[in-house]
Amino acid sequence: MLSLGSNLGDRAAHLRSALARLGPAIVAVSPVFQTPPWGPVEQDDFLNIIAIASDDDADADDWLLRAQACEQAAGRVREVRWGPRTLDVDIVTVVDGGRPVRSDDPVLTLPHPRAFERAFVLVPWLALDPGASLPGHGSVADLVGHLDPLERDGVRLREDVQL
Ligand code: A4P
Ligand code: MG
Repeated sequence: MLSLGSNLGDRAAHLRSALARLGPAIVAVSPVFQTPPWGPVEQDDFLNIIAIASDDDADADDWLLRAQACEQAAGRVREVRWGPRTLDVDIVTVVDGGRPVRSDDPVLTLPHPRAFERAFVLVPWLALDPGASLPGHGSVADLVGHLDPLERDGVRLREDVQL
């Protein structure tokens, strides 16, 4: 499961081109949500989506490489951690052989260590798959229920943005 976000330039176009680059591996995409920036850096709102991807030939490391290729194609420059970006593609979970992959490696930590507390990941995920669960943290519906209401309500559906 991938989380994609953009808050620089033509945000919808960056998301669209990432989905095109991932191609037939993309199985399902959430609606688009506009989300206030999370973290210490003051910056513009993001557009965020989550996407379910599947490819029997790809392992967790391949997904990270593909995610980074999408970011590079969007001209992403790494300046400030948590700062503005044309495109951020995070790997939230990987299932391999029917089991969730777990990793403490800082190069690729799985499940993503901050997904459980991020409204911009959880709210789109719930919209796409009401029965989803985050390995180690329980159901996405419960996690959304435990979010700070201010943060949860800040995540707004943008039905007018089509990808
Ligand atoms: N890395 C480790 N595990 C993973 C994983 N599961 N998926 C490593 C992707 N990357 C992973 O990421 C830093 C390093 O994390 C990479 O070298 C990779 O090997 P980065 O993308 O270079 O830097 P970053 O994104 O600035 O840092 P970080 O910690 O990944 O930030 P986040 O957590 O991605 O947060 N607010 C809203 N509303 N919406 C957003 O999408 N995104 C961020 C970025 C901040 N605030 C946001 C949003
Ligand atoms: Mg990232």
